[in-house]
Amino acid sequence: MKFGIEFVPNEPAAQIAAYAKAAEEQGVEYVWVTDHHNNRDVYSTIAVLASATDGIKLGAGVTNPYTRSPVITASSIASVNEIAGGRVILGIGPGDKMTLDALGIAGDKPLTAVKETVIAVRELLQGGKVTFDGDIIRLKNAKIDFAGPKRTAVSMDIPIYVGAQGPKMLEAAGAVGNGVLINGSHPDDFTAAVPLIQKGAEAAGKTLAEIDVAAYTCFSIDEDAEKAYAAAKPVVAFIVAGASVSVLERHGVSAAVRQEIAGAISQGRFKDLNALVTDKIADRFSITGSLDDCIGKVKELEKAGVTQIVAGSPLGPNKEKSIQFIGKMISEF
Ligand code: F42
Repeated sequence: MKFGIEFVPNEPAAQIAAYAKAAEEQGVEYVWVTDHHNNRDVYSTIAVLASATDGIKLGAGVTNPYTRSPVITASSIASVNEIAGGRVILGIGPGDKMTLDALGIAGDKPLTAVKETVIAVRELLQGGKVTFDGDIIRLKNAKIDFAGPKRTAVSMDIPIYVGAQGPKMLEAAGAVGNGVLINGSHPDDFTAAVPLIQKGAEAAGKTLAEIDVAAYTCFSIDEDAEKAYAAAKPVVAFIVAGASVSVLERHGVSAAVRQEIAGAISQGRFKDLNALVTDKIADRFSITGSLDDCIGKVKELEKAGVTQIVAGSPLGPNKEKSIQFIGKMISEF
């Protein structure tokens, strides 16, 4: 099992860099930085993290095909890869619907857009002139001058992961990705996802073993499990409020319960969330508890086919302390 931590750049890059350095010291292998227009820019943040760390891999998780042309994405990821000495990973996903809506972007043909973007970026990183006549992506002799073999000191064979939830996107991730980032924290999410990833990989002449299956989790750890649950529940509430009907059904959450949780959020009754989100619901949508609880839950995810755990918000009641706990957890694998 590999371990990563996700950071949302809603804090200054220097602060995220301090967390990333602490994570590196604890043996964490990956840091993933999310990409939303309302937060600090993902690539600038990665550049700062690159300078503050030595060996940890740095991922953009995930950029979408609509707010940036694949040429800009290729140029940005190649730039930070050079700064980081070849330690970066690119994540591409269809984009969060709420944030695309805010920009007036329809997000047409997300599956096609993601597949075309992955293929185009990979080709651009080879450094040649790229002409691409896709349904969404159109390029004419586009070129990244500093990419490609021998132009930089670092390899530009940057792994590309796909952020995926839906069945077709999971298959596409298996087909075109080096890895897949799945917003999910429970083994049932992966029992459903892994066969689809495998189907996509095999259709493309690869095996499942070649794909890193990463669980992008809601994660909360503390020596006091009750405090860990209290920290996780507001995050779980937002996940439940935004989850698809099929995901809610998978986890046994009724439409009425979702309605109550969404109502409490929209009316600002955040104190009510602790009761509305039961421990049972939290256990379906997060990895939460003491060190031993979290180790047990990660072992179950490993059995379900997860190959990387990405610990995401909130991490716990105290981020610095949680990073230390994650280090202790890693030593058990
Ligand atoms: N979104 C962000 O904006 N920023 C982030 O930093 C971010 C991180 C992230 C990390 C992990 C992760 O799993 C998701 C993450 N996301 C992030 C969210 C991500 O961008 C997506 O919003 C999320 O993964 C949901 O996407 P999805 O995989 O469920 O795909 C949706 C769009 C979908 O509808 N998929 C369908 C499916 O079955 O998979 C495919 C639909 C389809 O086939 N469409 C056709 C096509 O060609 O695209 C067209 C159909 C038609 O009628 O036109």
